[in-house]
Amino acid sequence: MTMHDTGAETPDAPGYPAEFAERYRAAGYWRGETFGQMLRERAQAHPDRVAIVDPAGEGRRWTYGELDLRADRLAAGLLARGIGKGDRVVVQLPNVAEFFEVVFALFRIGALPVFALPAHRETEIRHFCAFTEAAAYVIPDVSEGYDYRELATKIRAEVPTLKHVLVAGEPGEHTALAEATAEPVAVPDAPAPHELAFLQLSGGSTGVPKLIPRTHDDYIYSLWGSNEICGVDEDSVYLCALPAAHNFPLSSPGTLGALYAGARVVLAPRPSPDVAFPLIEAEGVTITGLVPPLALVWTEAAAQTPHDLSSLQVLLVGGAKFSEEAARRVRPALGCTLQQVFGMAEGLVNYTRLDDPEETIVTTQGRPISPDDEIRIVDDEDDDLPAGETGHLLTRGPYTIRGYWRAPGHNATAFTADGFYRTGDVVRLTETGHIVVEGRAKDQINRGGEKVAAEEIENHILAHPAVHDVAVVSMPDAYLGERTCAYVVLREGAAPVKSLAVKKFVRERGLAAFKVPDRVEFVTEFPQTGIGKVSKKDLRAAIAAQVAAAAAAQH
Ligand code: OOB
Repeated sequence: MTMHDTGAETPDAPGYPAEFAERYRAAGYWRGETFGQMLRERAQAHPDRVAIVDPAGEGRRWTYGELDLRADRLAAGLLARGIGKGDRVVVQLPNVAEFFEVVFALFRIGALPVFALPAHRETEIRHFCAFTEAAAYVIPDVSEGYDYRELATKIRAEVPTLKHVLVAGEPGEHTALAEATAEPVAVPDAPAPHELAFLQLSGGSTGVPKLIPRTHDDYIYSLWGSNEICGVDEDSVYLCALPAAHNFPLSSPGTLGALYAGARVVLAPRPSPDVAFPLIEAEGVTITGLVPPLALVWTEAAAQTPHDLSSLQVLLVGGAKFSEEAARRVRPALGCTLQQVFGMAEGLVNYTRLDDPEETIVTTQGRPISPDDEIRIVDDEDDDLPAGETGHLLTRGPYTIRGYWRAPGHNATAFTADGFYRTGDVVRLTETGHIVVEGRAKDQINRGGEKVAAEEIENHILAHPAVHDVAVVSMPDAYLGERTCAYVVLREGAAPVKSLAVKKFVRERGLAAFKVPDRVEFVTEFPQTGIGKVSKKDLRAAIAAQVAAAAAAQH
C-alpha cells in the first residue's frame, strides 16, 4: 500500500484510515481533483465567463481565464520567493477579489492557507503565525479603518519564520501582491488530491483556536455535494455577504462551491441590506448565506426596500440556531426558499432540502450532505441513545477531519478511539432523519454565529492583576441569540475595578472585538457543582434571569 491509498496522514495530523479512504473513493465522493486543476478546467471550458465580481474600488470583474492566470502568476512569484509545498501562509483578507487569487495560487503550489478572519488582532494572528511557523502573511492595507500593515510589522518582528508580508493594496514597508507575481512556471511538486489544501479555524472551546486540516478530496466533495443540495449550477450567482474566509460562505456551497460549478461569485464588502440589496438587484444574485441575526435584519428591511430582490431563490441560514419564528418569516418577506444549514469547519454539514415540507424547513437544521456521514447521538458515557432522544452528536464521514493539526493531546479527547468527532452539540433526530439542535455541551458562546471559547477569554481576564477568578458564560440576547457575560471574583483587598475596565483590558490584549465580554458581573464567589467545580449552569441561569427581569421592567 502506498501513501496514495491513504487519506492525508502526515506527521502533523491524523488522516483518513486507508479502508475509509478507499471506500470514499470507490463511492465516488472523492473525485481525485485538486483546487488547482479545478480552476484550470473551468478556465479552459469557459475562459470569458465572469468568476468574481468585486464591487469595491473600481468594480472589478474577473473572468475564469483572468483568475486562472492571476493564480498562476502569483504561484510563480511565491515559488520564486521560496514559498512552496506544505508551507503555511496566514491569509487575512476581507471580501476582495485578491482573496481568490491568493488562495488559488497557494492551492496550486500546495502551500497551505491558514484562514484568519478580518476581525482577528495581534493575539490571534501572533498565535496563527507562530504556531504554524508561517512563511508568509497576506493582508489588506487598510480595511474598515484598521491598518493591517502595522499589525504585520509587529508580528514579523516577533515570529522568526515569517519572512514575507504581502499586501493587497498599498504595501507600505511590505511587498505589494502585484509585485509578488512572476511569469507562470510549471509547478514542480503540485499537491495530490489526498493531500492537505488548507488549515481552517475551529470555533473552539479551549484556550487557543485549533487548526483544522482539510484535504482537496474531502473539501471538494463537500462543495459538489452542497451544490447538488442547494441547486447551484453554472447559472447561479452566489453573493458572499459573510467574511469570505469562514467555512460557511466558503463552502456551503459558498464561493468555492460556486466556482466549482462555474457560477459567478459576487463579493459584498458588508452584509447590511444597504450594501447587499443593490448588489442582488444589479447582479441577479440567486443564492446567499447569512447568520441568523442578519437574516432577521434582511427580512425586516425587505419590506421597505426599493430594490428588486426577485432573482433570489435560496437563502441559507446557519452558524447558530435560527428560531422557528424567524424562519417562518423568510419566505413571505424575501420570496425565496429558506435552507437551514447546520455545519462546522471540522466537516459535517447538514441542510434542509429545497423540496422539504415548509414545516421541516422551519423547524429543523437539516440532514447530512452524504449518505456516508455517520451520525451517533449518545449520552455522557458515549452510549447510543434510543431513536428520537436528545444527546451529544458524534460524527464521522468523508469530509470530517480525524484530528486537529499538531494537537495530539487535544485529539485524544475531541475524537473517539474509532474516529468520531465530538461536535459538542446537543441534538435529536426527527423521524425523517432531520437534526434539531437543542443546545450545546461545549464551553463556547455562539454570538450570532461568531464563536467565543470561554476558556480563551477567561485566560485573558485572569491576567488582570486584580482578578482572582473568572467564569465566562453565555447570556440570552434578542438580536444575537447569545452574548458573553464574564463573572469575576476580585482578589481580596484589590481596589474596586469597573466593568468597563475589564472590557478595555481584554480589548487591549489585542483580541477580535467579538471576544470582548458584553457584560461583566462582579461576585464574591461562584456557585459550585456537587463535585466542587464552578457551576456555569447556575451562572447562566442567574444572568438569564437578570436579563429577563430587565426586559420585563422595560415593558
Ligand atoms: C459553522 O461553522 P463553525 O465551525 O464556525 O461552528 C460550528 C458550530 C456547530 O458545532 C454548532 O455549535 C454551531 O456552530 N452551529 C449551529 C448551526 N450552525 C452551526 N448551531 C445551531 N444551528 C445551526 N444551524 O458555523 C458553519 C459551517 C458551515 C456551514 C454553516 C455553519
